[in-house]
Amino acid sequence: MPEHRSGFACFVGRPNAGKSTLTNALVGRKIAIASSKPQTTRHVVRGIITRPDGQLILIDTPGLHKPRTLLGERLNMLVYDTWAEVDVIGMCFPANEKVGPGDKHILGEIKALSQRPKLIALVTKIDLVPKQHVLQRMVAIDEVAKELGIEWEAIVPVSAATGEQVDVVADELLRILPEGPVYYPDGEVTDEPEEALMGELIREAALEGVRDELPHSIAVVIDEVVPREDRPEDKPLTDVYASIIVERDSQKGIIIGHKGERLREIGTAARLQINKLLGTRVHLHLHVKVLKEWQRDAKQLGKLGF
Ligand SMILES: Nc1nc2c(ncn2[C@@H]2O[C@H](COP(=O)(O)OP(=O)(O)OP(=O)(O)O)[C@@H](O)[C@H]2O)c(=O)[nH]1
Ligand SMILES: [Mg+2]
Repeated sequence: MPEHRSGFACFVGRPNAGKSTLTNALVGRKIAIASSKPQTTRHVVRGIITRPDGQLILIDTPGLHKPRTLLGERLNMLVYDTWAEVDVIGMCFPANEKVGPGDKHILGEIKALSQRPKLIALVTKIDLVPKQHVLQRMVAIDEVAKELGIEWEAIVPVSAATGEQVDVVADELLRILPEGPVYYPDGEVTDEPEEALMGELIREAALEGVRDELPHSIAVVIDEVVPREDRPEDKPLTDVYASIIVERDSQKGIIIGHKGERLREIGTAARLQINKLLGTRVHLHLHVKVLKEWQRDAKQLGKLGF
């Protein structure tokens, strides 16, 4: 019998480093949303990669950051909890940014773990810079490890956007895993509930084109999912009722837009993604609600699932 390896891995890195996009590229399906706004990921999503020689469960977590709200603190806690369960941590360094104090801070915290997982370094977004820059980053990443007294199992440059080297990342992660059983049945790519994914796809659409503080203020709640009755069997339709939550009336105005134009755009973009996810057509009913300062309010956070 050839050996079978299995285990858990997560990517860490500053917000916007490309963790969720890389997770999706490895899993081969969109299970985690991504956006150009920092702190897009707000909960833990598991992606499963099954191969004959092993199974890798990838846990996508929020980017570590200096928390400014209670939500921010809770997001960081999710990251620390995840570190305690994984076999491998993949530290993401975006190729288009210098290795900096933010990265050293994260690595310092990893180094302080009592049970330290194995470490692999990834230079992400290599499609954005010339090869020469990628090499410079790799040297800097090597030096940072020496400086901090940690060790990389590998340093792999990768582009989730073009797919270049994504297979090498999978190979390297699997190689490091211990021998182990199959945890999830073949064909399962995530354990994320469909409703949660729908909410995330709506939030992703709502993040498009908004700026400043607004991305952080947006949350989405799925209120109801109802299969439409009296539909022909080959053309099912599902009604999805969802609320987009913001923190202030002015933000509500921005999300809705002039004569409701922006909200319609959000609805269209999200609907196409949800259609793909469910494989059936959906009718999306979006409402915008104001929950004052929910990011700082323990009770509201609890209701929103944080
Ligand atoms: N050109 C290019 N862009 C990328 C690549 N990977 C990610 N991006 C972009 O970088 C931005 C951030 O990507 P995410 O995957 O959301 O980053 P993240 O690390 O998960 O961010 P948080 O969840 O906010 O911590 C998005 O606009 C992505 O489209 C890549 O390989 N190449
Ligand atoms: Mg993310």
